[in-house]
Amino acid sequence: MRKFKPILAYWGNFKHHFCTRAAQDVLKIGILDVPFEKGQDKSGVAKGPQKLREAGLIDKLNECCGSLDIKDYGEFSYKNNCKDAQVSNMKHYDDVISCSKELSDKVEEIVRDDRICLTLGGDHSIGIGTIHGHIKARNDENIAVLWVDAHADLNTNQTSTSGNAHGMPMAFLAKELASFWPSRPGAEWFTPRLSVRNLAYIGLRSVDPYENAIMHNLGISYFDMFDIQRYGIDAVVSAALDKMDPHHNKAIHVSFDIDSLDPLEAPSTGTPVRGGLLLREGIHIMSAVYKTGRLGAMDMVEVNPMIGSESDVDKTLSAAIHIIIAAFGRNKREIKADMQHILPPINGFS
Ligand SMILES: [Mn+2]
Repeated sequence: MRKFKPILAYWGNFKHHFCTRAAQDVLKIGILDVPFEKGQDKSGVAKGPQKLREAGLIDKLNECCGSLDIKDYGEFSYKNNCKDAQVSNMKHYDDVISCSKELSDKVEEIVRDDRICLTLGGDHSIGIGTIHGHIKARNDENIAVLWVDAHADLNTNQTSTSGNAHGMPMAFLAKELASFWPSRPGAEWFTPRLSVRNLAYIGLRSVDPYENAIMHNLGISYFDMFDIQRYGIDAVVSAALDKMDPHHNKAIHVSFDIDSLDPLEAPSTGTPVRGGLLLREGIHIMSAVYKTGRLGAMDMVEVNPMIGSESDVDKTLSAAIHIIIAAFGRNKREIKADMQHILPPINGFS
């Protein structure tokens, strides 16, 4: 009996936190490929989704995660409907805005289909569309966003040194930073709806001075590599979840940049930074999120199969797949067999 005690204790907690939603036997997932790479300079990241599929992502999900109902939404494409729009120091602004608008609608549709939306990028600028769409679908600004990344992606076009949009999505999304974007031509459809109170970072280790100042001024929750080394990944992911979701009742959006991992684990990415997460730490993050039962959407971004040797690419694809299958219940060791997946209901949608 002794060895079951921790499980029972966990189950007690679980029932305490979530008790309203009807049981759902099968985890419903919607997979969307977003081969967008104009948020940065290196070609190849648009091939990420196709290579993840060729490496067996969907088979692995079915093999390793038990009963899943996977709907394949295929490859996302968009029309550039604001070709004349531009702002200074933000490359391909018109494409980023056009893609974000249509991607937001698509993610909204998938979440409204009552599926956990798994978006395969693409560069990290697609986080603008996926998070905006997730919030729209729930008609609730209080989703919790866990941004797992070596970088804070908090630059605006006025502070970026590269002009690359993949370093700006969090600044674009944050309500508190809206005034730092005096004009966003072509983005009249867009209202920033994410408060940084609902955000936590894990894995940071390359943060610009401006981003650092913003994080401190706004009191953004972040757990950098120092915290992970000092407290361990289990304590860090618990603290991150508590900070952005103190009552444990929000749907969670994880935006996972593969460059959060150490380049030894995931070398094929555009902006690698040494001293990063081990693969097992990345897996642990997603297992912990899975166990909450409240994963609503996940992005896997910045896998670039045109960077590095064949073995580098294989290693990176395999790492990304391990992390994704953890998010959908791969590591079930500690989980009660009949544990249910429970998400908050989608408001205003029946
Ligand atoms: Mn990123």
